[in-house]
Amino acid sequence: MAMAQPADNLAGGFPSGFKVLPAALDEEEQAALLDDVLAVLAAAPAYQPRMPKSGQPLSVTMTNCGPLGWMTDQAGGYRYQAQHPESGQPWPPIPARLIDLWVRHGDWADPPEACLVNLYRAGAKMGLHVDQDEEAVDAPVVSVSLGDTALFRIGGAQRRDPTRSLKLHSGAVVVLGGAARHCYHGVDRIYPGSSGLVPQDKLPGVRRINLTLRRVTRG
Ligand code: MD6
Ligand code: FE
Repeated sequence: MAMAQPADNLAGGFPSGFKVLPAALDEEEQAALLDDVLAVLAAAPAYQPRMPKSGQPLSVTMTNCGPLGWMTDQAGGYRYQAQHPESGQPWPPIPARLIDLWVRHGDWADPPEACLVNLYRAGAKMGLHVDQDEEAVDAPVVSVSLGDTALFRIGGAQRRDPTRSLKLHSGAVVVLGGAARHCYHGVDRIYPGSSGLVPQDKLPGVRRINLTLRRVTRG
């Protein structure tokens, strides 16, 4: 029997409330959003997040924009806070074009409060996890991918549940709403060189950027 291939389009088996727009942003919109992200990084440089307790570094580096930012370090663990962990400065505002994406695709009345920016270099990945540090447990998470293609995996509410994989290309938008909001998901790998979007002179080694918009408080 043929091996299952990662889906490029949605077939069956994905959790309800999981939405993929494989080409939500055209090349011009991707370039404009990338400029917004470069401005965020100038104001709030990427830092090295670490696992709680062990202090193990994650394979991505991170920053945020918005009134709150998600972070993790050895001493404090997973949390939202209003300031950059190294500069102590407030995170820069969420760019208007990201707010637009939330309004268009999020189907949620309250505005997003946090946008986590994950920077993937070759070999970086994101283990299976559930986003569960938000008080607004039912608000969707809206995610935008820029740069190299990623192999994204999503399963069910239990870690042992079966998973499905799909490739996320530059310009893809994913929404985890409804039941999918509580499902395990992660990134198994990126495909280095599959996109030329991320400027290597400005972000050396960074191949993929993922932005996740979240509502944190119940408002
Ligand atoms: C990533 N994304 O695509 C990791 N979380 O790099 C996430 O962890 C994620 O894409 C919640 C909702 C959508 C996501
Ligand atoms: Fe996540």
